[in-house]
This record gives sequence, structure tokens and C-alpha cells, in this order.
Amino acid sequence: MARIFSGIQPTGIATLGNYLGAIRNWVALQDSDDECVFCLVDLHAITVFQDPAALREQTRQMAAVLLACGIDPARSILFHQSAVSAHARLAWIFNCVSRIGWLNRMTQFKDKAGKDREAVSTGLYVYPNLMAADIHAYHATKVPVGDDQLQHLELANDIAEKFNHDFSTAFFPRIEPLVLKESARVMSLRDGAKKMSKSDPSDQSRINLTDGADMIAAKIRRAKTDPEPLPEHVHDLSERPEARNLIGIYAAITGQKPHEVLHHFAGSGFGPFKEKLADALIAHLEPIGAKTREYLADPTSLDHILQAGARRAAAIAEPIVVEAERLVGFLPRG
Ligand code: AQP
Repeated sequence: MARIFSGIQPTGIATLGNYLGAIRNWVALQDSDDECVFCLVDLHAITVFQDPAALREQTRQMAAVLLACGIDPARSILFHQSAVSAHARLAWIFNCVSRIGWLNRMTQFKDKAGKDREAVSTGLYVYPNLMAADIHAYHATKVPVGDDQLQHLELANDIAEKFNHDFSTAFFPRIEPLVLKESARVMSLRDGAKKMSKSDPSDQSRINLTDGADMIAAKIRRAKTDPEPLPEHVHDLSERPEARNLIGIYAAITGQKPHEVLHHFAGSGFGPFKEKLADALIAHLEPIGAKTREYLADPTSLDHILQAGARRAAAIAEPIVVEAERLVGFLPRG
């Protein structure tokens, strides 16, 4: 049995992108023989300023969405990162193992910092060191990620290798990325070149998992497209990012391949296709939205689920991080 670790930032309401790219796969992984550790990474979230009341609300919301999607706290460990101090302690050690040159190569930092590099938080810069700590604190060896995260996993392996070398140990194992074939990359509904993101300033750019039927239908109706009818072949979508995105969403949500979807809709305009797409999304997402609202109606129970998860998480991570602290040369905590 291996251990799987994955995290999601409570930086807003989970989107269709988070669902198709991550959450849906997490739910399926619960049926494997591996132990699943799923974390609401609130320490990562504050690398960009979060209003404190909103952060609390978003963390409960994310927990509610994950439970509504089928994450089962009896089978998996579900908790909020800040509740397990092992993450921050190991991250500090890794800050001292990781090299500035390595972090300078991280493309996600360059994307997120944009032109304003001097003004972003130092937390955003060392974010990949914390991500490495998240995984290594559990000796997790399998990490489901999208291809945009592969660079961070390589860094996590580099950090572990340097730690093992510096302290003459084989304590931290290698991590294997679990790149799931089915996982779809969902793009913004307003711009097919940008990924759908929960913190995008435009709510019209994304489907939130809690959007009601009317909202989903309206967002899909307004989604950016082009004037051409849908083509017969997938390769004809290569220069049409918005069309490709909507076909990809329809395929992912109905369990088909894009070429099967095109086979059905080739020659059709976007009007009738968008109607079918909205229907499919509503049928899939409405039950998730309803269950999410049920969980959110009882925030105390949600907190208890996360706190119980944090106790289980700490039981695994604490001895691992205590051993890392010993290897570094810290005196026992007593
Ligand atoms: N558009 C997407 N398509 C497919 N997968 C996606 N993921 C995020 N957006 C898409 C996957 O969701 C998981 C959790 O992501 P995260 O919350 O840790 O951070 P993120 O990737 O930065 O997601 P967002 O929604 O864009 O958050 P913000 O707006 O806060 O930056 C990851 O596995 C990610 O690949």
C-alpha cells in the first residue's frame, strides 16, 4: 500500500476545472489500495492575501464541496493544512535545503507573479518548498497532479535528494507523479488560452460547482465561441481554443472522447450544442450543489470532520517530521 497526497487551495469556490482536473480523480482513487490524504491547503492560500473571514468561509465551502463530490472521510484523510504544524516545520527545513536557483526556474511563480515580481509575498516564492513538505511529511509516494504541477514535483524530489545527501540518510522516498489520463484541463469560458480558475476576477469565466441550473445555462450560453460550425475532426479544433474547450468539457462530463462528441455535433452551430452541454452540466452538477448546501448548513459538523482528519494526519506526519528534525540536529521536543 502506498500513500497518496493531494491538496487544493481554499481560494474560492471549486470550479469545473478543479472538479474535472482533480476532485473527480481523487474520488476514484479512494477505490485503490492506497491510503489517500487530501488537504485543504490554507497555508498555500495565504501566499496571496485572503480576507480572514472569507478564508474561513472558503475553507468550509471547499470541505463541503469535496464531501458532496464523494470524498469519504471514513476512507480518506481530509483536513486543513494549518491544523497540522508538521507542514510548516518541515517547510522551514526545506526552505534551508532548497536553492534559490531552483526556485527561480519555477514557471508557475513567474506566471503568478507576473510583472509585479518585487511586490508579491515571499510565501509565493517559496510555495514549492511548502508543497514538497506537504508530500514528504507523509512519506507519500504518489501525487496526482496536472501537467502544470510536474515541475513542482521534480523540485520536491530534488529537495528530498539533497536532504538525504546532506544528512547522509535515505529518509525521504522518491515521489511518482500520478498523471491521470482522463484528467481534463479546463479553460476559461471567456478566453480559451487561459485556464479556468477559482480566483479569476470574472465569475463568467468559470462554472462554480455550487452554481444553480439557471446560472450554468446562462454562463454556457454566454461562453466565448467563434462563428464557424463544429468540425468533423478533432485536429480541426487546434486553432479554435474556445470550441476545443467546450467540446472537451462535454466529453469529460459525459464520459466520451472528443471525436465521439464531434461525430454527433459535426456541422452544427454552437446554439444547439451549448444547450446540450448546459443540460449535461446541470444534470451532473446539480446534485453536487444540493449536497454542498446541506453540508454548509451545519458548519460545526464540517469543522469536526476536518479536525478529526487533522488528528489522523498529524498521527502520520508528526513522527516523520520529528525524525527529520532529529536528522537536522535539533534537540528532542520533550
Ligand atoms: N482549469 C483547470 N483544469 C484542470 N485542472 C485544474 N486544476 C485547477 N484548475 C484547473 C487542478 O485543481 C487542483 C487544485 O488546484 P489548486 O486549488 O491547488 O490551485 P490552482 O491549480 O491554482 O487552481 P485554481 O482554481 O486556478 O486556483 P487559484 O485561482 O487560487 O490559483 C490541482 O490539481 C490543479 O491542477
